Amino acid sequence: MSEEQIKNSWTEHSRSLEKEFDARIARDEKIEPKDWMPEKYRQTHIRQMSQHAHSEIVGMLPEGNWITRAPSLRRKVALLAKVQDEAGHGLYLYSATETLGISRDEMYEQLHTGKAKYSSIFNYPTLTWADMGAIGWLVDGAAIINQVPLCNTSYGPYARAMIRVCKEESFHQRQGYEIMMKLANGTPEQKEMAQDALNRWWWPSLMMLGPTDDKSVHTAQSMKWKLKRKTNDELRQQFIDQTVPQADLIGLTIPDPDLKWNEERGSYDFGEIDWDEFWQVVKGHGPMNKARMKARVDAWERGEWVRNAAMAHAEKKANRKQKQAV
Ligand code: BYC
Repeated sequence: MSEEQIKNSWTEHSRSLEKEFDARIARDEKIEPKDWMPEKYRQTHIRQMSQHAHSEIVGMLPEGNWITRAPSLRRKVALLAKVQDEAGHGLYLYSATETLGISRDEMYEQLHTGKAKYSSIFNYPTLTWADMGAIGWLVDGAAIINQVPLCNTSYGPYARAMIRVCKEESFHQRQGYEIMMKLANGTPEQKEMAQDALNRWWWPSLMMLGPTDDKSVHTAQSMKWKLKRKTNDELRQQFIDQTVPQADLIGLTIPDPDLKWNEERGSYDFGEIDWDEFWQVVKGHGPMNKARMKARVDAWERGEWVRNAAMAHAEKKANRKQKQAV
């Protein structure tokens, strides 16, 4: 066979694999780790899933800050459980991403060097106890809206991880809403604290769902691959429509003077989002970006001796076993 013929037959082979892959996506079949997949599909999943994992891990930091200061034992236990769940979500997601052929060390390296992103929302400070309520209610609320469709995403390990994650997220959302409800029905100072937290977290929560569809570079392809099942704008609208009545119910005001029910569309019109702020935060210039990254890098460096000790122990054990076998 000539070089030309080999090249042609390879191209034909790739085309037929791609055709079969597209047909599987069209039939809503799950793609599993050992199945053939286009390289771009693999890379896109590594990007989104590892960023999702990093978000869970970095997302523990703003809340971890409040565990010792939670106002009662009940609140401490609930917050501790929530933060622990987030560590678990990060670990499932790292494991699911590893099935695509990237190591956990490489993913950490990408996070620590700023190559991989994590959610913009975790670059804001948590100033008062009410922020724990606002994060649970709004941030986990937005996360559920984003993640429920991901339970049906095309890559099997991601979809399965999301099913468990979503169950736990709904406890997180209720935990946050209950904190807000109590504060909103408390003393005037407590109500003011809840309103202040809503004022500070509302807009960043809307940004969390990603740029508008016309500015989103990945949405079109990710929708074709059924990685994403809904666009950023669809998710944002759903989040707003769900959350506004919840604010009304506890007597808090959404900080958007342009928010108005649109009878014709059957959903809320809302004001302009400050996308400059969003891109500043994404590029590393938010109020807490540097502190968040420093906390992660320090934890990685301080944990080095533990990793080394575990490796040395595993090696010793393997050597002993080998000697016994001889
Ligand atoms: N922050 O084309 P687009 C949690 C980036 S944690 C930073 O629309 P895509 C929780 C985007 O990466 C749950 N960057 O992208 C934990 C892309 O840049 P690259 C977090 C953002 O991927 C603890 C560029 O902008 N959830 O719930 O189609 C406590 C263009 O965007 C952001 C997930 O990770 C952002 N907000 O859509 C409490 C869900 N948005 O990568 C709670 C999984 C966009 O080309 N991820 N960018 O450099 C997704 O669903 C999608 O990745 C997104 C973005 C909707 C976020």
